[in-house]
Amino acid sequence: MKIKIVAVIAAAFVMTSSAALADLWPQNVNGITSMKHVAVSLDGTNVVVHADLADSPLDLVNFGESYTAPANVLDGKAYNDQYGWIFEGFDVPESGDAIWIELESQTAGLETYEGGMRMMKASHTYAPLFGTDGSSNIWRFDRMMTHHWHAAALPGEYSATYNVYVGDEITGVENLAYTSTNVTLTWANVPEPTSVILLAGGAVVALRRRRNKSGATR
Ligand SMILES: [Cu+2]
Repeated sequence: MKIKIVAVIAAAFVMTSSAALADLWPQNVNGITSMKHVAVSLDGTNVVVHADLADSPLDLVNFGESYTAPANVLDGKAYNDQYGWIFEGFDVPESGDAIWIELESQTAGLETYEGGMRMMKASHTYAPLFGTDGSSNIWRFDRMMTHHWHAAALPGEYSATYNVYVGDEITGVENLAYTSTNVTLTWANVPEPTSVILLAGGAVVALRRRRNKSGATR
């Protein structure tokens, strides 16, 4: 009986410690203090945005890690969580309205997953946003600091333009008494040396193809 209890306790300990060991959350790219805030405020009925674009485009980094679900949506991808939506000032939307962020356009291949405060990454939903995986193009910004996870599988330069507006807190339908505004955020997935060689190989193939094409029309 005693042995059985010890075995059960030992098994429980192994399970707990292995679960703790297995938990791996995505990294705060360029360190926890490298936040780039996209500050939204209301000036009367005008929506105003001040974005910290000093270091843009921001690095999309592939750490080659496998993350704990639901963060495993970032596995195999380069990602960045530095941009964070924050709300400033004293004016807030009237009752029944909220601030909404709408994706207007973005580079193909850019993905977004829902984040939150950077140090709270174990509690983020990692839900697809802004058209990722067929998700909605609008996201309600509840005026709490939110750092989303932006990701891309392939090297390249990426940008996304958002319309920041005031709309119904449930439906997101715009309240035209307010004037919306746009902001464009940018990222770069700079390939690792091995990928550069692959890319160079791809460029050579493309040039050859083009030459063959022009040769054929001659
Ligand atoms: Cu922040």
